[in-house]
Amino acid sequence: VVLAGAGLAASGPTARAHAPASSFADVVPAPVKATPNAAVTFAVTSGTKIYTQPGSAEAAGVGSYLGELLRRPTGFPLPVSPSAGTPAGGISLLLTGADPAVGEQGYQLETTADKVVIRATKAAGLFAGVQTLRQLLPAAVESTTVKPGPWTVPGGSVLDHPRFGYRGAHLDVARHFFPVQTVKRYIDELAAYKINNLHLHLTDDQGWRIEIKSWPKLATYGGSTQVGGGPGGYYTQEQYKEIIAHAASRHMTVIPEFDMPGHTNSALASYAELNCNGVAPPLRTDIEVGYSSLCINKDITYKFVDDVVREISALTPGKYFHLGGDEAHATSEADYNTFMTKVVPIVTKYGKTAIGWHEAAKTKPDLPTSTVLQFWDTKSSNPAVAAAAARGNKVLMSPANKAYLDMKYNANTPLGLSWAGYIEVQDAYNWNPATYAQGVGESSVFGVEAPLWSETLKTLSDIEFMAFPRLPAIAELGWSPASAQNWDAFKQRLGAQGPRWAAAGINYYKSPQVPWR
Ligand code: TNX
Repeated sequence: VVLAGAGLAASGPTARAHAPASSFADVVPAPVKATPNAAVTFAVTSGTKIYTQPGSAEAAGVGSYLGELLRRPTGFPLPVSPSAGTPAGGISLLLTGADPAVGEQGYQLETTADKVVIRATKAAGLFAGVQTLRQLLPAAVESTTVKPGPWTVPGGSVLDHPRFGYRGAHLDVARHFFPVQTVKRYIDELAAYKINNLHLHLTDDQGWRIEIKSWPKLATYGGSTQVGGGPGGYYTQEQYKEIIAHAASRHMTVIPEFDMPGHTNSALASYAELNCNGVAPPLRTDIEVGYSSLCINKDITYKFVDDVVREISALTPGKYFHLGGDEAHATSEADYNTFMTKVVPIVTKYGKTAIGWHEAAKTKPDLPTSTVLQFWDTKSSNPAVAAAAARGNKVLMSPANKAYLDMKYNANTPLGLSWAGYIEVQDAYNWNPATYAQGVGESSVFGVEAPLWSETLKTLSDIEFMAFPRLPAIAELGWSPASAQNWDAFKQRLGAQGPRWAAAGINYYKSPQVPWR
């Protein structure tokens, strides 16, 4: 079967009349249970209507999102209105009658000849069901211009829910700054694979990327450059709210990270008083790590942390605040312990739960068991993380040699780093989040996250090239049951995504491991 890619479909009058149909077997992440009914097909037509749960603004929100998604390629009106029933000719998004097995994030989807019905217990589940429906439509549904269709959905039913409640992507906006539009677009691309958390790495040695009203020079001076010496940039608090609102409309939570006590040169350069010697270092545009540290024994350090956590927590609806804590090579062990012991309670004071990179597991005395540790090791044996898990801390899995989207695919990849090795898509897929780290079993796993560090990445196109196709691999590890994990089946499903990315204009790496359609 030859599928119409963007190039073909864009060729106007000569475009093929029939968009090839999609199949339940091609959905990424693989659903828990899909039962095709080859006897029937539903078609979205100019008369199709979207119906949403009466009285639920959130369900209406998912309905209007679906309408926007489908209007672009179809050109159909697709009106959205409330209805408790499941009228013929409709796509219904209902918060009633779902199998309790779907939980808070799952859904059921049923396609018959005359309708599609998605049921969930929460709007997040409806949103996940809409992402599945999107992949059941022909790839041209991702086109930004009107295409001929037909817009068929295969008959059958799906029961689906995630393995882990937290499925994250991380974006480093500090090494290179990315404008709001780029972040919004990445959010949209992530949401298609049921990623529900965006971890924004907002500060690092090379740049401070968000306005702090009580410490204005952090953004205006500390944000004024980036790796390679470009102009950098920062988000105003209004823009940060805009990113959060956009993420929320995609049922995604933003996790802000302020990396401390290392990775802080941009703050130290902005305010001389934060330095132990009272002298501000110059801004840095290289990619060294491990040379900067906040001054652990100055009171003003904790005033600074308190102000940052207070201002940002007030703007952040999500429950988590990421404190960094990685690669603090310029901070002594005793100082690191002092610092973490003082700042975790500041996060708690402002109503948030702390996340730290896995080095924080070594903190003495032990951090509270509510602190989530983000595992980025390349070795499976990390005794401090295992001990923390045994105490009850949850671990967010992002091993650098599997989940780091900034590692090169191979020696010829023009972007990225290679300190954790080359990561082809099969490597990104073939590991189990619940057995990878010794002593961190299924019940200790908080979730899975795909970090994207930006030392070498300057544009949306660069981001996309590193994230696709590996991000969907990590997304499937986070969502699909462990029993569904199978590289040979996954690479087929992944191959079906190629025409979707082409239609959407996503710049992806055409891995030779994948049978692209
Ligand atoms: C290590 S992973 C870092 C980052 C770099 C990254 C590059 C981690 C917690 N720290 O500072 O950007 O490697 O791959």
